[in-house]
Amino acid sequence: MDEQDIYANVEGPSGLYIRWERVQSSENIYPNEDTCCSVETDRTGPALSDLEESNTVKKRSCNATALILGLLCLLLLTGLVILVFLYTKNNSNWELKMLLLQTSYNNLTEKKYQLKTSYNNLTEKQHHLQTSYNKLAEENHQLNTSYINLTQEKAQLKKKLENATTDLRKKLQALHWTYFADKYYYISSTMQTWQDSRNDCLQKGADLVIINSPEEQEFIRKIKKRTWIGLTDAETEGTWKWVNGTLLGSLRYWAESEPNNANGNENCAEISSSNLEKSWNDMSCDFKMHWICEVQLI
Ligand SMILES: [Ca+2]
Ligand SMILES: [Ca+2]
Ligand SMILES: [Ca+2]
Repeated sequence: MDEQDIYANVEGPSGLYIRWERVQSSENIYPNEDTCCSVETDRTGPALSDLEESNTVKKRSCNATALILGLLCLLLLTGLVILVFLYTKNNSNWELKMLLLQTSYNNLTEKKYQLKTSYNNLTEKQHHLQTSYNKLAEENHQLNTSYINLTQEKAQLKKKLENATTDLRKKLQALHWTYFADKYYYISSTMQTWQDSRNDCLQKGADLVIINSPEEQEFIRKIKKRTWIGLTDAETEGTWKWVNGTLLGSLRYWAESEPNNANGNENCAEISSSNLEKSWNDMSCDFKMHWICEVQLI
């Protein structure tokens, strides 16, 4: 039987070298029980030792192979665990991100709804404001038009009044009325009793003069005529009243020792032709003298 080396110096796990030597062609190369038995019956002399050594090598080879397979399984298992861990971790992160995105989306949706509501409210308010503004603008336009018309009418009326006043002054001056401090005065050229003098003033739409100021007193006094004024105590002796019903106040210009109610019958006041400021005198109302009417047109 030819002998041949099937395998020589095969490297095993952990650097262990297994030496395969002569194996007879009748022997099975696979390690099984029949092979062992066949080898056992055929062994002779030094060949038995080689078989034992070969079996030992085979066992070691099987153990090494099992060890390698176990390590590979362990490695695969570890890889599988890592993959499952990574997958689970990634899956958890993805779910967390999805949850966060969903929350953010819900928040944004809520804010969008609130903004939409605010926008609608502002749009409504803007519409109301625009409507109010349009009404006010229309009212302002109408008021402005009315103001312009009233201003024009006022200017026209002012012009008419000025013209009427000018015409009246001319007519009054023609009738011997005198203008002084916004008042018109009529100085009679004839003489009458106090009551007839007043009646004449009333007939002219005026009344006997009332002295209201030192300037008016001075204006009347400088006429240099004895004239009736609108002052009397005929109603109650000693109680002097103006023709408009007001009592004589502190503004008074009685001459010295006047009023003296001479003969118990002096109840009407006159301005004498005295050069003195204090020029008033009480006289009998039946006495005839000039008179002064006073009127304020405007
Ligand atoms: Ca007066
Ligand atoms: Ca008197
Ligand atoms: Ca007197």
